[in-house]
Amino acid sequence: MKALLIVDLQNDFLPEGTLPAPNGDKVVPEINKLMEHFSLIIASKDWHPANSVHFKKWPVHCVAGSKGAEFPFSLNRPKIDLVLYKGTNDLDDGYSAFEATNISLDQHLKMHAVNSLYICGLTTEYCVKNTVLDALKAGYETFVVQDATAGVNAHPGDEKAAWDEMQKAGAKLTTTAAMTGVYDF
Ligand code: VGL
Ligand code: ZN
Repeated sequence: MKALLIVDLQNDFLPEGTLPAPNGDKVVPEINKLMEHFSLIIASKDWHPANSVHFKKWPVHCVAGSKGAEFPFSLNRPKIDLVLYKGTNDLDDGYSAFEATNISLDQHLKMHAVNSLYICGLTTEYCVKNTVLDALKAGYETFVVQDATAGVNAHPGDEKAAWDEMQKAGAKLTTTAAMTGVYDF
């Protein structure tokens, strides 16, 4: 069984948000296409308290209940089966979807007999990378959909380094085009 895991596709990580991935909006149509090919779709949300140690490292973003923490309207939201909340504690960064505090992602996947995870979303260097590394540690066959993932690139080369690290750890890189058999020229 395979599942699609959409990491932190939230307004604050889009170009208009407070912690933007410059190409964050470009992944939305790709993710909408991917969603048509999965019967189990899980989405994580960065969901921070207004006061968090996390905001010593980052601009304020994805405060629980705020507009910035919402999924964009352009995402095919009704297809999402389960939403995971992470970084919910004031002492917690919660970079990985496996650190969700409302449900155990690992248990949920086991309950649905998932052995292959397809991961996409925002941002490549932080929450996508940490989720991918945890998925590999937990023994899932882990694919990352490159054109459905976008980075912050705070320093040039950051995103490339994250791709290398994920691949070295055993992640398989794929693309929406390769998975859906639809090539847009
Ligand atoms: C993220 C930085 C801080 C992410 C979350 O979703 O990648 N990055 N909080
Ligand atoms: Zn955060």
